[in-house]
Amino acid sequence: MAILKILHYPDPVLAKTAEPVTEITDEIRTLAEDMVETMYAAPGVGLAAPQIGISQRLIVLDCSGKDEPPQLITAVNPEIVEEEGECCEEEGCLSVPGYYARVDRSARVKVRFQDLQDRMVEIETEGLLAVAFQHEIDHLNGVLFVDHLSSLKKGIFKKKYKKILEQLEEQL
Ligand code: K1U
Ligand code: ZN
Repeated sequence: MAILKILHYPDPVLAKTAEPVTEITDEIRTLAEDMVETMYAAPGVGLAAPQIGISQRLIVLDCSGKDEPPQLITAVNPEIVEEEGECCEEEGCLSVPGYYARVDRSARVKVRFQDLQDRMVEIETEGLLAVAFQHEIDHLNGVLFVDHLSSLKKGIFKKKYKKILEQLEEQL
């Protein structure tokens, strides 16, 4: 297992539409394991393959609370097949360090995906897991949470983020 480097905005891989996974090979299983280790180390509640520079439709999530058992989900070629309601929760992103904003999302989603044994799975969910699925599937479509902001808020984000990146570079 390995902890992989997480790409930061504005890396161009983050803006690309990821390719479907056509076969669930041992290479994909190893990539998924490394993504899980990277997500837990960050720490984060989700991670999409483009965030580690692999433009493939693979995500991992674990939205369990601190005192709950882990609830790891690995989703290959995930799709939102039904959505309803509205919510607006604060989000962060491991690829946009140091910046948080509220994003309008669907409150409840039904997600269809393949697991690592190539079985079709459907999950209906709400709350943080529903938000995290939408956030991670956005990554597969080259969309970041800041792309959902109004142009005014995106302008503010760009100014703040320039400073955040400068500070990060000073720390290196
Ligand atoms: O995709 C990512 O960049 C991961 C991101 C996902 C996410 C955040 C917030 C709402 C929905 C989806 C993160 O995990 S950012 C870190 C984070 O939210 C967190 C970290 C530790 C404990 C709890 C949350
Ligand atoms: Zn993200």
